[in-house]
Amino acid sequence: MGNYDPDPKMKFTFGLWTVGNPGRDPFGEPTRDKLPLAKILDMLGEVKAYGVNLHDNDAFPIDASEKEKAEIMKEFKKGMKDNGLVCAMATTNLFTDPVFKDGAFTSNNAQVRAYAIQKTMRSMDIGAELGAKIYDFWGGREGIESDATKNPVDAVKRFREAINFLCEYSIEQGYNYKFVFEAKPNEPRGHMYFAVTGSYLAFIQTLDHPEMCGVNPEVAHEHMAGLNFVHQVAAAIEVGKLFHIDLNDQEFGRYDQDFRFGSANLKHAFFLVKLLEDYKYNGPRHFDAHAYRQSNYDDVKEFAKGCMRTYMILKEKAAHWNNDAEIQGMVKLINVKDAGLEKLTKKFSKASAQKLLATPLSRSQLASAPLPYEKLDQLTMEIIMGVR
Ligand code: GLT
Ligand code: MN
Ligand code: MN
Repeated sequence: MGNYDPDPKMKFTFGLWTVGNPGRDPFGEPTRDKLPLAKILDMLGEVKAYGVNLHDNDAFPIDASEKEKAEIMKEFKKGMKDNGLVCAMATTNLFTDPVFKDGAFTSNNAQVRAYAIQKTMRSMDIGAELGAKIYDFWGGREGIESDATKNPVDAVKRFREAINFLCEYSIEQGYNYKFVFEAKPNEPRGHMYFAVTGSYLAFIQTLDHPEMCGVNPEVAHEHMAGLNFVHQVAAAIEVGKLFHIDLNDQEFGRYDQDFRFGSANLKHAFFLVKLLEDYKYNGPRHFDAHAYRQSNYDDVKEFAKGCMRTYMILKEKAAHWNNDAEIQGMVKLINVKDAGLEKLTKKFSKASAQKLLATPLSRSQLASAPLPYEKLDQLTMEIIMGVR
């Protein structure tokens, strides 16, 4: 048995709202007492997390005075220091208060939109003071129940305007934030704009400062939509936009479950960890999940440790897959190389196109090449199941 203790190089983080989740759901009251800030930070220290993330109002009440804010800031910094934590990511709560009932940056009301931008600027100030380098945008209320109520083209334009404004604010204040966008298809709105990570990858290119902006894909959000999360993350990696990741788990097609990492779809979790490790993802690995409603805080600690431990175990298994001679032999076999043809199709020129058209390629011969994918997948499963 290896050592699966959390490795600081993995930058395992938890939001205050994750381990601090009191177990409320739409049908039931909280099952755990609300934990004070210092206690949450102590818990993260105890389980050996690398860092903490916050929404402004997870720690600073929406109507806190400047004096109260200063006191909380002091307590926050002390809690981080005492527990060896960094603040990796900050974000704005633009969804709980009734003012955001019909959206924040995409609201039909210009005053609500202005308030959302103002609240975000104040929250960016807080994050920067805590040392956060990443600023997350999850549009919890940016959506509709009926398209009679909002123009979806205007919604995108309004969202862009807000982000462009906030990018300039970050630059002007010298915060050097990286902005990350977190997609979700629905919940709490009936339909949310920017439903999948790919929507944001396209949107980023239309911003004034695309270089500042990337994505924060979340396992559960893409699984809710029945999508292959690994492919969404791969698309972000390939265009250099994976700045942050929200790890958790989720049964396909259900409500937003935010389960412990790896607890529902172990095979997907394996390929996700393998992808992140193979491509040397270096950003924070945030477990945006929460413990079952039945758990007490001792069990919440087990939940947090379980998220990190599962990641470390799957990391070891991914390395095992990469070093398995039989598997690698098969990988080599199925990746047929042809230096001449590859050179020809790498870059278009009139000459290369003509040469390609003149190259004889036998369809039936190509179709008959063996692809022993059943065997390859079974060997993979046996690594995951721990017998290989
Ligand atoms: C909320 C949501 C998460 C987001 C958080 C950031 S809040 O819990 O379900 O996926 O990351 O606002
Ligand atoms: Mn979620
Ligand atoms: Mn999330």
